[in-house]
Amino acid sequence: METPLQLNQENLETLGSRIPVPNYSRSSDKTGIVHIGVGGFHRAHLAYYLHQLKKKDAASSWSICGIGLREADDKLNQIFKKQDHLYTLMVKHPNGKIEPEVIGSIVDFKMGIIDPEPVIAQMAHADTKIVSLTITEGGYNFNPTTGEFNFDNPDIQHELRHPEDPITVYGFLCAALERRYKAGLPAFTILSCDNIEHNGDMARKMLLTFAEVQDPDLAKWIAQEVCFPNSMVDRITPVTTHADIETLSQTYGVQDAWPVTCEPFIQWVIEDNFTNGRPEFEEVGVQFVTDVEPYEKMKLRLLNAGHSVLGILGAIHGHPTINACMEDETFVRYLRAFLDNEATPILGDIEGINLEDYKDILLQRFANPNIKDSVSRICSESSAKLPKFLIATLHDNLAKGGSIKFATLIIATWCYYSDKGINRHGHQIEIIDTMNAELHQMANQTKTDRLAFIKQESLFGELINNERFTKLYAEMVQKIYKDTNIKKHMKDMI
Ligand code: CS2
Repeated sequence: METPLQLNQENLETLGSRIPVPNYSRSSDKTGIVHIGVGGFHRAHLAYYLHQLKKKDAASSWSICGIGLREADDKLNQIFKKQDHLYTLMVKHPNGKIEPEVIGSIVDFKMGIIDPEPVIAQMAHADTKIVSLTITEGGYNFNPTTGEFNFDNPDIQHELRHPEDPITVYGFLCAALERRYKAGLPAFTILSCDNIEHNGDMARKMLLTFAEVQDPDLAKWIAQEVCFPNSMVDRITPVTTHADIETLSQTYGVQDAWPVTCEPFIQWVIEDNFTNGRPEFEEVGVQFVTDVEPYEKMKLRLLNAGHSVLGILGAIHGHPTINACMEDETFVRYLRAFLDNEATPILGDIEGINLEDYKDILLQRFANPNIKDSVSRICSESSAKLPKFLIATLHDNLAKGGSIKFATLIIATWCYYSDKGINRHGHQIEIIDTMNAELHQMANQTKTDRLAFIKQESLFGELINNERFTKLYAEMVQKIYKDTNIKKHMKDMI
């Protein structure tokens, strides 16, 4: 074993004898893509696709400048400074094989918190053609039920009063677009890469609502000039662990303070609707289509919902990871029953896709024992995820008289989870949710009002008025509170 060597540009050649490293020059100043929200997913997905493209076409001058708009992003900022924005992607195969590779497509990173100016300038620069986003479901600042922009957010209020001091993605986008508008520069494309149905349309609607209040002239220009392609993104990217950092250092001799791990599967389907040019992503397997809707609906209602089904049930049962859930036959059968009986019927036919094959592959992906995707990551921010992934399916099935029992058990279990915060063994569950306090407060009233939890309109909409649902939900809540052996309840249903 060779002595571990720090990952940075200077050591790249030496490291190249240990694991694959970029074979292209990284000194080009053109950062055509500015990306907001450089989490693990971005680094395993868009940045990886661009890396593949640059490997294939050395003349490609596209590269990425990452942007951090949250204090927590400073950790990556500091690490990137030390590593010249290089990081390792460790692809983990089901048979235990790991394929590590150094990715070089990110060449710069800027924090927008303390000093917004360099970020606005970067986005307003003539070289910037695309601003892409992975800001999570919650980052779009809409009410999950009504889909309307949330003007009550104090950060939004601040930027409306002080356009020169943006805080959220909307403030930054408007500040940069305004500069381009005034300078006579073409607009950029806003490319949402988040798990939201019609993610581009949603980004457009939210940005225009904000801009109309801030500056109606600018709003008009944005409406005419900015393209917002919808896209479906997919790659399971668990949280990096200390063990991953150790493996990379001890087995491969690469010292990287924040590598990213992911599954081999990757998919990106985008509407080919760009304002100002784009990389030739089709060269590396990205699918360009005219209408992405069926693909995104399929992915959100099967994969993301499937994750939540396993996650919420797994949390109460005490399974630590998604693959642990998949080693449990009851969980697999329950998941498949939900997918087949509740999620699939509302999808209809999708051209070119065999849904049975898609689900088979999905189950194999979830079962990858090497991925160890934590149940706590899956359950994090359930208040932003479940309305889109699962509650939408419930609404659809209620409207057409379809099966609702598998999804209803998840909502009832989520109530117990939010109320008690412990699993069936009495062990504390790590709950990460912006709405944690409200969720707990409502769930905690269940003992006196069995339907209290589902009275949160912003999450459940009109479900409280649907007798078929409330009756079933009340029964299930009662069962879980009486006996937390969740597997018993699952078995009774399959
Ligand atoms: C997961 C997603 O956050 C979640 O709950 O379902 O992060 C999922 O792993 C990705 O969307 C896969 O593409």
